[in-house]
Amino acid sequence: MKKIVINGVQIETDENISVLQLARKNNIDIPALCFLEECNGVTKCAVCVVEIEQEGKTKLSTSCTTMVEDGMVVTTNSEKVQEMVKKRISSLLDKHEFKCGACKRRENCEFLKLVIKTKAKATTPFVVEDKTPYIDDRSKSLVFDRTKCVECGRCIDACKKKTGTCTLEFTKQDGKRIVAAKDMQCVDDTNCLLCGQCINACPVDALSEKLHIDRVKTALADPEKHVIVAMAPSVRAALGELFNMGYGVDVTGKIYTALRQLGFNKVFDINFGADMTIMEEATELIQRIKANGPFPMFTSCCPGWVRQTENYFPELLGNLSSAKSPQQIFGAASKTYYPEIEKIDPKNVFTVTIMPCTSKKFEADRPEFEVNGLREIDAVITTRELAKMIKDAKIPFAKLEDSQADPAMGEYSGAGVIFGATGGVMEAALRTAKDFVENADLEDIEYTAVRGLEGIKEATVNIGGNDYNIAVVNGSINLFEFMKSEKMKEKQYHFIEVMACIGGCVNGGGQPHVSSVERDKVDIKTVRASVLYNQDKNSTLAKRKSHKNTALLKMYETYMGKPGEGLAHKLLHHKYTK
Ligand code: HC1
Ligand code: SF4
Ligand code: SF4
Ligand code: SF4
Ligand code: SF4
Ligand code: FES
Repeated sequence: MKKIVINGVQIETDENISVLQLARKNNIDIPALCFLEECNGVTKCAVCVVEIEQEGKTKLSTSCTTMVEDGMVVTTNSEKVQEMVKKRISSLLDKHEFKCGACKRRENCEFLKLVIKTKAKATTPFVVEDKTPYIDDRSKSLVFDRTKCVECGRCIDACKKKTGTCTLEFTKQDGKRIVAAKDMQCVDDTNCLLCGQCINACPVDALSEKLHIDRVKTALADPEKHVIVAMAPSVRAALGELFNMGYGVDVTGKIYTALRQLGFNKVFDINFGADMTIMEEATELIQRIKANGPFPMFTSCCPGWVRQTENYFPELLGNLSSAKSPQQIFGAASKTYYPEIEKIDPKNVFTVTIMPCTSKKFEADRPEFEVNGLREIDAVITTRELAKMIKDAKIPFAKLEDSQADPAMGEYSGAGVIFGATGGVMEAALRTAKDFVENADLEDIEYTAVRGLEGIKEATVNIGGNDYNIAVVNGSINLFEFMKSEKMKEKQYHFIEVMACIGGCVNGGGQPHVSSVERDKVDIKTVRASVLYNQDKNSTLAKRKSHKNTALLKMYETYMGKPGEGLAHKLLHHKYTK
């Protein structure tokens, strides 16, 4: 047991942790900027400096890199420390366009908190007449605002440790240290997955998503347009965080109400699209089982993983399921089936999705995703953008009554909602594939082996008397590990789920920011996933399987025909090629 004194209070620990982490665990606030969870290695901001007395000597040290040792006496708030931190923040302010009123990070900016706490001021304020040279918005997903970067390196480290792509680096532009992809390329043209994990790591507004709010507002203001909207599974598990409702609160019904108040003509749900994807993907799996391959089949609903396949493993493109992602499959139905039943011109339908993801913006804008000459999806806003629209419209979100989605494409199953958590797509597909093959209505439908946050999860599943090997790869960094391990050579896998973000979409790059301090306290991935698993668990058996979705069955019976065949195959499948 190590005994250490922080600000006169004795604390004991047997953990091998840093002084900063120990202080945080004991609710002692040490200002910090570059430290973030397991990411901490690119730069030293020196904001977390403390005074440490040990063996009769006193020195200033950065608390995030100093490991706790027995007998340490730490002072976090001495005059010397405060002065040094203030000076450091001042020097960062000299390079920061400090205009918080107009900044979309003002409610949860980690740097602003430090400025307020230290009362630091710029020595020479950084005034920008023309922001153009500082903005890089070439990407379909990410925007860099170099007037806001505080050079903490968190994005670079997060990209390296969470995705393994090492897309970002520090480089120099006009003498200023900036973050960019190699050779200042547009990230879309690099190996970047566009997953947005770098955005979630950024403490300020230097990295953010390409906004589609204007696309949505223009459509809403156009009387010709019939604007439909659908949110992804994970949005309902996180939006409440941005309205001070705490973590892990299910706000599904309030979102439907808010969307109607924002003026959308029809409020549907991407979970309906997830159920569609399962109908097609489970059918495809069964076809591959009958044809004895090609195996393994990989899920293809995560555009970050699709980019990883294209950029690193093009030889696997033929193994991706050809079932379109829930976003695109929903989009295809929204421009064909929906206008048919509503008796409206498909040209006037404008389809908006709300996603926890920045890569989904790129997916929606991929040229191949059009149907009868129309874009399948017209705009994609993130969970954060939806919160901004609700706040700008002064809708009292937390106080809203719940309402229901519209029936035609708003019904969903428990299988559809768990898509947002790692392992969820696999579990949903197995429920349907097994019922289909065994011609049964099975009650044993919880595949706990594929749940949870392990990097690679494996199981063997019996379908119709035969055993099939499945795996769930949780995060693109773990996919690189999986491929390196040569596991695929040792064993015949039949079905593999890959989601680029660790934890799945609940932890996507378009979700609400969670500060470094909060992340140490809350297991955000598990808490958000529990909202989805609870919706599934609390449904009756008939509502936990995609192929039991009555609105979906109606769509197949009256319009699409049989899954995997004819019109369904034409509209709902896409093969990625090199
Ligand atoms: Fe996802 Fe998906 S689960 S990819 O994470 O397959 O973004 O939430 O919408 O399309 O359903 C994201 C989430 C989402 C799709 C579904
Ligand atoms: Fe203010 Fe933070 Fe925005 Fe900078 S990034 S302008 S400190 S809110
Ligand atoms: Fe890295 Fe993802 Fe950011 Fe691209 S979007 S730079 S892959 S973290
Ligand atoms: Fe830090 Fe954001 Fe700048 Fe990256 S872009 S170095 S995360 S401030
Ligand atoms: Fe987007 Fe989900 Fe894939 Fe992350 S895991 S890139 S949020 S689709
Ligand atoms: Fe410790 Fe930056 S050096 S938080």
